[in-house]
Amino acid sequence: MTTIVTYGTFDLFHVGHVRLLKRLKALGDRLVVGLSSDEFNEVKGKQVVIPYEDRREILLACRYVDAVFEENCWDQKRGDLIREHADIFAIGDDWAGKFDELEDIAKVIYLPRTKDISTTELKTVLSYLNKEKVVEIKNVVNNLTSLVEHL
Ligand code: C2G
Repeated sequence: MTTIVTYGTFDLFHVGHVRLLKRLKALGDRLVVGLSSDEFNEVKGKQVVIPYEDRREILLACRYVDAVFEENCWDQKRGDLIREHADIFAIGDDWAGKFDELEDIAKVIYLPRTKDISTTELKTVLSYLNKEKVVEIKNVVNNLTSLVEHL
């Protein structure tokens, strides 16, 4: 039984996350995800959209994920890997080199990220959509107002 452990926020779950989890699962038999808590995301400087419990439910619904535990700080990884009897620690290559010190207890692998998709980009698109929608509604209101004035 080969166990892989990874970590992340997985906010606004998207295809980049799915592809990474799929590739991680292909490395072994059991994939366990350390999911960043809402509080730890503040430490990471991330403003999450989806709260922890919902992000956890979404991950557990993913066919590649076998278990999820909470990530509350930067330095819990060593203890987690030992508790989970991890054979592999793997994460996207935006973290390349950052976790090499774990090599004494698990194989450390950095996988290429999926290009052209990120939670940050999704948030930007959503904010534009929201602004466009507000402009559209204002135009409708203005048109209705001028119609009423001419009645
Ligand atoms: N990812 C990816 N391709 C993308 C976006 C993300 O492969 N287009 C990967 C990241 O490299 C990471 C995982 O998906 O391995 C989760 O990404 P985030 O939710 O952004 O996680 P991050 O903030 O990097 O958290 O202690 C480690 C941190 O908790 C990692």
